[in-house]
Amino acid sequence: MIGRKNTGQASPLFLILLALAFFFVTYNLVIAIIRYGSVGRGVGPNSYNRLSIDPVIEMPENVKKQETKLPYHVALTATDAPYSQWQCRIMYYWYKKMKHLPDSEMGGFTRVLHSGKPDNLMDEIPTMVVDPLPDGVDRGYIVLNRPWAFVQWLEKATIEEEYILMAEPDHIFVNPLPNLSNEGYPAAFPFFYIKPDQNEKVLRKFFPEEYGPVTNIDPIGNSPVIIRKDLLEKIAPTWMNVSLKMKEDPEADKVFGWVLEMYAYAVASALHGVQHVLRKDFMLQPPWDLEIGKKFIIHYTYGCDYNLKGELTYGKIGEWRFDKRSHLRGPPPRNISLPPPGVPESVVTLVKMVNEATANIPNWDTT
Ligand SMILES: *[C@@H]1O[C@H](CO)[C@@H](O)[C@H](O)[C@H]1NC(C)=O
Ligand SMILES: *[C@@H]1O[C@H](CO)[C@@H](O)[C@H](O)[C@H]1NC(C)=O
Ligand SMILES: CC(=O)N[C@H]1CO[C@H](CO)[C@@H](O)[C@@H]1O
Repeated sequence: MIGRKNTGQASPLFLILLALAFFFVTYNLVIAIIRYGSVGRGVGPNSYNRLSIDPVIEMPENVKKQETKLPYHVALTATDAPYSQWQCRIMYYWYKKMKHLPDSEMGGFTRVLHSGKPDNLMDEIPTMVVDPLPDGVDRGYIVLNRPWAFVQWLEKATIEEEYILMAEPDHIFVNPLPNLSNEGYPAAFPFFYIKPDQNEKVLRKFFPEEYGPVTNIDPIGNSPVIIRKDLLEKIAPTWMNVSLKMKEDPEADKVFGWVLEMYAYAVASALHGVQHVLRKDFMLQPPWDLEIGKKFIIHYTYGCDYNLKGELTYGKIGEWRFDKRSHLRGPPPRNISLPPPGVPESVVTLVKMVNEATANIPNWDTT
């Protein structure tokens, strides 16, 4: 203790200094906790320490502004089925609207069409045609074509941007999306149903012990992910191999079911020692997420069913509904009726955004 002369009475200056020092230490500690939320994860040969960024904490505005923009290329894997096409058209419409807004770091856009031949949207949406897997290899599980599509696209295309966003047709950009990734740490959305820690036995067939604990596998799929191109170039071929191996393994096929290809991406990236910053604000999923807030992508994979009182009737066809699966054979009509009062903002915004896109896309229901 310095500066203390007579017992029982500290000098006011000392108290002020002490208070200041205390403030500083606390401040730095809090900042450190916010920045590096925790905690080394994974000690395997290839694992980095995990950066966990609390999605609620925003970077201060002035810090953001000083950074140079690092645009990412939007890569949308798709087929030529009408069901995929109408979603792609809406997706591309909102990409064009968001691209030039101030906080956006969007660069170019490519629909990676894995049907092996051009379709009728080639003039509307920038597209590269790639091959599907050879007959029978996907065993009816069409999304197995995604990793193969990325492998081909990365080999063939000249991509100006250093970063890539892997997107899907049922994504709508609702706020301008910055480059959320951070050098060697791609950004990904954590899915609650991808649970590596609860599937250790099956995952070990594809993720050997020497790579560390299965918790090195992130609870994610390949989309949405923003990732540095060189990392994706390493991961994509492994992702393809792992997804085919998983599909051939009856146990993995059964346990992972419709999310097999998501597990395959998560495993492949972990095999390369790449770990993702998990961003809950990357997207929202109506009807479960009620508000848009500062989130970036609306993912409309779940049906939205409500009664006329505005109550969710999930699993039961609602008196009012919007469900992409009601439109498997062709596009939904223009000007879908808005939901009844009481339905959450996320669902109302989704319908309004679909309506705005379909009102402005020429020949909406004639192509
Ligand atoms: C993928 O599998 C094939 C066939 O087993 C093999 O030749 C190739 O080296 C593998 N590639 C990667 C990146 O694992
Ligand atoms: C959309 O439908 C509503 C009724 O649901 C109607 O009032 C409105 O005029 C329509 N708008 C367009 C642009 O057709
Ligand atoms: C807004 C944002 O997080 N931008 C990131 C884009 O990518 C660069 C390079 O990795 C990061 O430094 C930025 O923070």
